[in-house]
Amino acid sequence: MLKKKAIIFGVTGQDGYYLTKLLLKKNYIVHGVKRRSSSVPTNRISSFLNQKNFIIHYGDLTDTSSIYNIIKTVKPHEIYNLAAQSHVGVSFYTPIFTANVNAIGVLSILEAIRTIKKDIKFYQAGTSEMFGKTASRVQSEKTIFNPQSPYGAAKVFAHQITRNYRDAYKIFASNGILFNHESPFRGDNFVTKKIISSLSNIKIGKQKKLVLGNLYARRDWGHAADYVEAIHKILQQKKPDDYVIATGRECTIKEFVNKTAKIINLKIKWKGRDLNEIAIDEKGKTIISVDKKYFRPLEVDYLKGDATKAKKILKWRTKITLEDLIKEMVLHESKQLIKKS
Ligand code: NAP
Ligand code: G4F
Repeated sequence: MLKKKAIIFGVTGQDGYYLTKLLLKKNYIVHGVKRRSSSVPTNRISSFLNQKNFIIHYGDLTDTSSIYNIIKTVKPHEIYNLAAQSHVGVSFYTPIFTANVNAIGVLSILEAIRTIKKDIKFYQAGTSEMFGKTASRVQSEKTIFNPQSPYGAAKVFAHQITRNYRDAYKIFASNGILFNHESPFRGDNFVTKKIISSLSNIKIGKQKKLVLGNLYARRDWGHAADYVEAIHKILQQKKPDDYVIATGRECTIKEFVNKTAKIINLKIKWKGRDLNEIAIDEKGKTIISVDKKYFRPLEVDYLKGDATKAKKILKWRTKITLEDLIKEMVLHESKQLIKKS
């Protein structure tokens, strides 16, 4: 039987790792697109490099010719665009680069599909950041977008242009609207990974303090392994469409810290308010503090997703609880610490 061919833009990222693993298991030939030099080099995909169904191409979403040439050469059945400058905070420092990658890069892929082979199925990695400042206590596909960052604004363009190409050119182009999802392979500068890594180091005396920004934003956190299953299902439907992918549960950054501290058996007590808020350990030493340098010019205060449509149509469900996700990340961190010692 003819094997399905997929291109993954953003193959070196967290979701790139999990999606590649899933597609190889499903017997796809996976063509991963990698920049020559990563913003934060990781070796997430090193275990796939010797597999015959995994092929790497060099490309960059800011280089339209590279996108065109890869799509023309591979002529895949499916394209998954996971590539992005994905850090919301960083997008305030690099707004034009962020827009070039996260917005214009998506248009470049769609244009290549339109001119090369219109029956390629396309997935665009949308985000709950598109909802931004919202009055809705639960966000679904019907909730109005009001992004609060260059990252979110660029993703709204990508979302809309994906819909436009679907309607105008009858391309199978679908958007996922994914809420936060984490894993041991999460980038170091996202808050969950930062908390877990720092508290693990503090526990064994290798780090003195964890410094955070806004402790009171609320996020709906799931596991990346669950979320790539939804991504794959979105492209296996009869019709292209847009889907919210979320757990429907949320908590604050502070609650996430408390859950992690409990799992690694680190006793902490919170004191003070606002920028003077701290957490102390059993000896009364300050091990967590707040610094305004980690606050963003605009914040998204509250995200909680309603994935009813995905549950009904995709038959998708989140399987891994937040507690189990944290436990897995803590375990991974402790293995890394043992390796380094
Ligand atoms: P990630 O770990 O930061 O991965 C981002 C990927 O994009 C990396 O492979 C990165 O390559 C690549 N990339 C960056 N700039 C590029 C460029 N100019 N050309 C080509 N590739 C480029 O992000 P993730 O967590 O896996 O997220 C995957 C996608 O889902 C992103 O689009 C993100 O915005 C979106 N999303 C994520 C979440 C979440 O909570 N994780 C939620 C909603 C939506 P390098 O290795 O070379 O830097
Ligand atoms: O971990 P974060 O940087 O993730 P954020 O901003 O929610 O974005 C992530 O999820 C989006 C989906 O909603 C994705 F589209 C996006 O690509 C990315 O994966 O920050 C989470 C929250 C924010 O409210 C932030 O202000 O944590 C707060 N925070 C507090 N202290 C911090 C810190 N964030 C970071 N990165 N570092 C801190 O020290």
